[in-house]
Amino acid sequence: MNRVMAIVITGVLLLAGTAWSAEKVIQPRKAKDVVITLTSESGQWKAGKNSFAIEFTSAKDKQPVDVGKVSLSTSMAMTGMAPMIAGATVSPDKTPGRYLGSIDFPDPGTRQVTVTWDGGSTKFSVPVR
Ligand SMILES: [Cu+2]
Repeated sequence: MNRVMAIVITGVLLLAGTAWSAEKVIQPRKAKDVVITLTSESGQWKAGKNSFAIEFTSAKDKQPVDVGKVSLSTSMAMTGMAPMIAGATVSPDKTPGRYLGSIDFPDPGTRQVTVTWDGGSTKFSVPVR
């Protein structure tokens, strides 16, 4: 694995120099915070087909968290048009708390990404190159 794109959700929204890193507040609905890490081999999403992984770990003890069913959807605001919607296919990997996905983007541009799991969801934005 080369560069890693990481979207870490625990505390404060922080868009680092690389557009792949972001930290964002979630309001945990019951239990403790979950850290979500989004990775891909190239470290970024591009127009066309993309493969990626999402890992859920406990913010407290860094242990993997099995969050049940996971889905990821994206939306891009388009001037004068309805937003472009694209959903990913996400399925559990062999390791608990790790999920593999693929998604297809017809064009570049920043996507609003929503990740939903059993018991929570979060939103963040990711550029598509
Ligand atoms: Cu578009």
